[in-house]
Amino acid sequence: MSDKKSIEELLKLLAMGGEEKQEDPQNTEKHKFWSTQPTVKYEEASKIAAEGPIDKIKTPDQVPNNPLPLIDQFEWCTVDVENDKELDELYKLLYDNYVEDTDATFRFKYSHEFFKWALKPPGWRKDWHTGVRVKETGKLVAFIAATPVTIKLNKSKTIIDCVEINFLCIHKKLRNKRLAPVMIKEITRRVNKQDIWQALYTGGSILPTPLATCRYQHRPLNWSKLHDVGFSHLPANQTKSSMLAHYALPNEPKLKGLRKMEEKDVKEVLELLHKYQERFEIVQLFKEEEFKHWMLGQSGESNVIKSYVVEDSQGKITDFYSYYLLPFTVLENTHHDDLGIAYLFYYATDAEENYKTRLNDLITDALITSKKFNVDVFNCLTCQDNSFFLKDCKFGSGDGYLNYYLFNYKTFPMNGGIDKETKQVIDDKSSGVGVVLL
Ligand code: MYA
Repeated sequence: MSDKKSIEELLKLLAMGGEEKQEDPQNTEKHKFWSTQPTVKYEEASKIAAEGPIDKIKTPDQVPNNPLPLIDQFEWCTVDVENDKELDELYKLLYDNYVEDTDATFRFKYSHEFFKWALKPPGWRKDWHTGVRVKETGKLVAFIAATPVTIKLNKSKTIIDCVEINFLCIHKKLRNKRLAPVMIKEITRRVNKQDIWQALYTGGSILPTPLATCRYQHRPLNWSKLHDVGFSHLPANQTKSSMLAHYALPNEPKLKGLRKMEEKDVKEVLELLHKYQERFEIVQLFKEEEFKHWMLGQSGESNVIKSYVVEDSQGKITDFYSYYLLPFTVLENTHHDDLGIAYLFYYATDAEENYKTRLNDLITDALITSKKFNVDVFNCLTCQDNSFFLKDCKFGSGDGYLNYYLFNYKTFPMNGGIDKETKQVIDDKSSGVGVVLL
């Protein structure tokens, strides 16, 4: 690799939601598709009087039984993620077409285990893994997934059984042909058929209308490797060793009683999380089975999701944290083949008086434990209560933003942890967003 990229460029790429396409939010003309969908219009967002569904109530029998037609050469399919061959096809589609940097040197290194974890939570449905194939060759050229999720809006105490939409991907050769709206309509039809009318989704693109916008934050763990692969430039007033010293961490975690979360902890940790999450405006409500899946993975030790608890001397769980691992493949680098990346997932503590210190200790231990899994950079957003630890834990703001959306539900706008004008992190202030999507 020739020139060093700035760390910001890496970090923008790490924003998994895809390339951010900022646009003039006043220009609604552009949204030929979204202006027809039950989402909040830009001009309405600041004037919402009451929260609630947007569309008239319907029943599944009012929903068409058949998908919209595709143009001749293509056909709808369901991608069977329990079939290794089909999982490989999905892998290939996303690897080549999902998110990449400008000179295509980095790719997400998905694994079968990652897909199974992300796409098969309890309640998953085969037909919610929707694809498009070329009729003649069978090649998979587009994909979109829905997974079940229950969310709670804490202010109004509303609970919504909905889906999370993710992994929307269209082959590069089929871009800008208005296939995305057709994919979205088809997943909507398949979800509506199950009597579900709301969806939660995130993305880098600005669409009508985000309920919150968070900014990506990144904490280099292996500065010299980031430097080697071409990301981290050396600031003019620093030396390599001063950068290493700046980001150095102890080898062992510091919280007494920290250990890996086990199956027996699921109920207690879930109670701790649900209580903790009352501080946010939008949160995910887990059933025990779901929580077990999301925190512990499928069976045996997961290589994708890592969860830890802090158990006090009376055997009570006082804190927990989790993060998932999704490395990058590094192409055309003589020294390194991949880059280890962790994404902060859910966490909770029962600390009150020493809340900020406790969160800092907890996340510092998250950083320390992640080094065992070869993590080179640790990411999070400005959601949850992350602004209480970002500075002290040496996270830096990236260039990527993630917008949160609800389909067919109006909510009051929520604080995404950044100042609206300056986009800087608002220190030590809870965000409204407690839900974390992959
Ligand atoms: S976010 C990850 C998105 N994926 C990527 O970034 C991967 C790389 N990019 C691609 O594969 C393509 O560029 C995609 C667009 C597929 C993104 N969310 O076909 P087009 C609108 C929503 O010509 P393409 C994730 O997975 C765009 O504004 N809409 O465009 C969550 C325009 O509409 P309008 C998007 O570039 C997905 C129209 O599509 C997005 O070829 C949540 C243009 O279509 C986007 N990320 O393909 C989906 N990007 O004119 C919504 C573009 O109106 C779910 N568009 O502005 C909604 C809930 C559904 C379920 C409801 C159940 C109740």
